[in-house]
Amino acid sequence: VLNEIPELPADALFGIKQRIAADDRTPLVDLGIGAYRDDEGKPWILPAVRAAEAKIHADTHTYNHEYLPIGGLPALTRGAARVLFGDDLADESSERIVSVQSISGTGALHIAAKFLASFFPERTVYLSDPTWANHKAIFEAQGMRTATYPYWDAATKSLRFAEYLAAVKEAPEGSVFVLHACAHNPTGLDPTQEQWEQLVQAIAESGHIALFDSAYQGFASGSLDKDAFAVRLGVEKLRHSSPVLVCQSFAKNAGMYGERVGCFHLVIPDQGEETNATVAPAVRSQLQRIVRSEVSNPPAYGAKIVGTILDDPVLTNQWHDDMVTMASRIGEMRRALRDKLVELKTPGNWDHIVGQCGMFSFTGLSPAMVKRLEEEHAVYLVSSGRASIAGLNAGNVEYVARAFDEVVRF
Ligand code: PLP
Ligand code: TYF
Repeated sequence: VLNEIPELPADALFGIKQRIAADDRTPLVDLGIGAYRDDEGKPWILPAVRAAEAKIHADTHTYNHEYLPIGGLPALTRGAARVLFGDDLADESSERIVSVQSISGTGALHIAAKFLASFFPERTVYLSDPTWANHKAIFEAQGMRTATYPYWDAATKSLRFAEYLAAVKEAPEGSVFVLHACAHNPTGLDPTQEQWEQLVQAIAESGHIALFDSAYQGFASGSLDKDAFAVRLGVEKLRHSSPVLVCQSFAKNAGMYGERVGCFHLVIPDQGEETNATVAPAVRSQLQRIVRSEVSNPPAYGAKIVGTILDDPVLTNQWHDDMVTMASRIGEMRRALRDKLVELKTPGNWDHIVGQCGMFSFTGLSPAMVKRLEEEHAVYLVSSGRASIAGLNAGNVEYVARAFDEVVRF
């Protein structure tokens, strides 16, 4: 049997990492994987995280390596729900929100997929075209059928809003719509608030299930509250129609990439106090069954760090400031890159780099240009033309602009 197993191609993003590791040219610029870098191009440990770690280590009661409960660390799941839904909605809907800790955002999506496969196996899962490469794999691995809805218009570098809305209305009743809560990966393009209103309204009218993937809360605007607009709107508007699922990652906004800190939340439609009181425990028990059979209990260290931040108002404020630091630096780099391209009179319009938000820009560079950037200039980005803006800094942005200019003219 082993001799018959086909070898799969390397994962595109991790393939870039490998090629960079083997490349000794300087300058060398990594605009591949979506991970924040400081202005020296180095990974950044958030000051809030450092302070939380010090606090954990100083407390002999919390500093140990015991198992967490199956559902995760309460300080994390409780605080995470507040971050996502806001205090008012979290309090008001507390008996309808079921939260469990997950292996970061990917693990939350996996729990969502298993839950859907258990109880909604016939529903189709609609993904944006394009979307994060792993979405399709995660849902299909659980036997869910996937389809796409129109999203990005390459010609105009804008949202195919009318077609998107039509796809929501035309999908069979009760379909699952996977929505990027903010800072869409890979395009960096989000619906406006007015567009979200229409989309969520159509989802409610069709009885669809909304699944928000929240991997970049805080990265679009620097504000956790602003970036939770779509999720909160969804919870309010779908209150009487259908479940809202939210997959929440702290990888990017707390810089906890490898520690795998996340939560899965399921908001049950409001069916009155008595029914709510029986549905929530049943759902919770099923989510715990999923966690139990796969990871037994979730990882503790990163959860304690984020839980400590969320439990301490001073650390929470520091965390908000840290996010502003990251979002502002990315914003500056967007402007610096666009301004340099304009200065160089690089053919084309580059305003979309500034108009897009979050970690990424869908630059519009072709696969051939991306290949040339890598081969001739040691500037790495994904072949789709997606650039992780966090890889830019004051020391390399001009070099990158000149490289873009050269490949565009070539
Ligand atoms: N969803 C989206 C859209 C992402 O871009 C990512 C990763 O970057 C994730 C989910 C999950 O990431 P993680 O599992 O590291 O939290
Ligand atoms: O799109 C990106 O760059 C991020 C990074 O298992 C990523 O999603 C890639 C793979 C993965 C987790 C994060």
